[in-house]
Amino acid sequence: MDKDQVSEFTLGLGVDIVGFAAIDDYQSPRSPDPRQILPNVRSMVVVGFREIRGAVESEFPRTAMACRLGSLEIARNAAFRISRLLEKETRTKAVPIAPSYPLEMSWETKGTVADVSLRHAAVAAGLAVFGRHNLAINPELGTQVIYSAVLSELPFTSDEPVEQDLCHDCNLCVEACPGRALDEAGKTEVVKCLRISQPYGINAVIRYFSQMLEKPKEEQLRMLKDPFFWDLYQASFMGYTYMCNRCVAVCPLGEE
Ligand code: B12
Repeated sequence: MDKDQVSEFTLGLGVDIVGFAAIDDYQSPRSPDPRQILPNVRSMVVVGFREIRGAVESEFPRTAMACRLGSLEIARNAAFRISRLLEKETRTKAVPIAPSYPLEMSWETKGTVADVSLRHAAVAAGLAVFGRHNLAINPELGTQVIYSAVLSELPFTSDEPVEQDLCHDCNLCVEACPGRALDEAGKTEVVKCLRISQPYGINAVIRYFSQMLEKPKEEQLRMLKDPFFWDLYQASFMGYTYMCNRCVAVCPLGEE
């Protein structure tokens, strides 16, 4: 199969953008070598989905999160279907890459380094460049894009890289970050981001239940009626629950 055939199939799945990268052009220093996942990997097919603007920009974070679950579902689904196509038509191996979790949960990485960095993959596949918010900016769609990818044994060449610096350095993302996680250029301060963006994450769970254990019975019952407890419960089966995406929402790129 050539790139045109794969692109045609992929765009038919409702994917908004698709690009290809030869594996040696994928450079993400903190991520593992993709050969650990697929020993004979030679390329990546990278896909992107436009987020739903109304939801992403909504002041109601639950709506944005509900929409994110939808984007992740179609991203997972598309990577899975592209992998199936490649394996069926070419008798080579392919591996769909998760758009979010599962991640390695070692003490060193604390669930912040994925098996494949999709922003670096998007850059290698000519779909995007990094912006001041440390997110990938696509020339047409801007920042509001969710990425996914497939590792392949086929020798696809890399698409032309995006040469322009798309970020205007307007600083809106830096100023809009409630956790001040973007103050230092080129680095997202993960703990500061997580404190705001994932209020029902593991730290919140540990804090809430340790406090609860030390309280008298009556206070424990009150804590079980607290809406925060029910949000923790909901997050426990939803997975990562993002309650902030200000850096994505305020980015003016891709609006036209
Ligand atoms: C773990 C993770 C997080 C963690 C840690 C982030 C981090 N430092 O990487 C936390 C929870 C903080 C997080 C937050 C968010 N995330 Co997140 N996250 C991921 C995940 C699952 C893995 C990222 C990873 O492997 N990082 C480790 C390595 C690659 O990071 P790194 O080498 O340190 O690179 C960092 C810097 O060095 C810098 N950088 C590296 N090279 C370069 C080059 C230049 C020129 C510049 C300027 C910067 C730069 O950018 C990186 C960000 O800090 C990816 C999905 C995936 N598989 O890629 C989604 C992903 C990156 N997240 C995404 C999003 C949207 C978010 C949030 C908006 C939350 C939300 N509501 O969804 C925020 C944005 C925070 C921000 N502005 O940086 C999208 C980004 C889409 C896009 N258009 O770029 C991804 C790609 C998910 C997806 N499937 O699309 N995320």
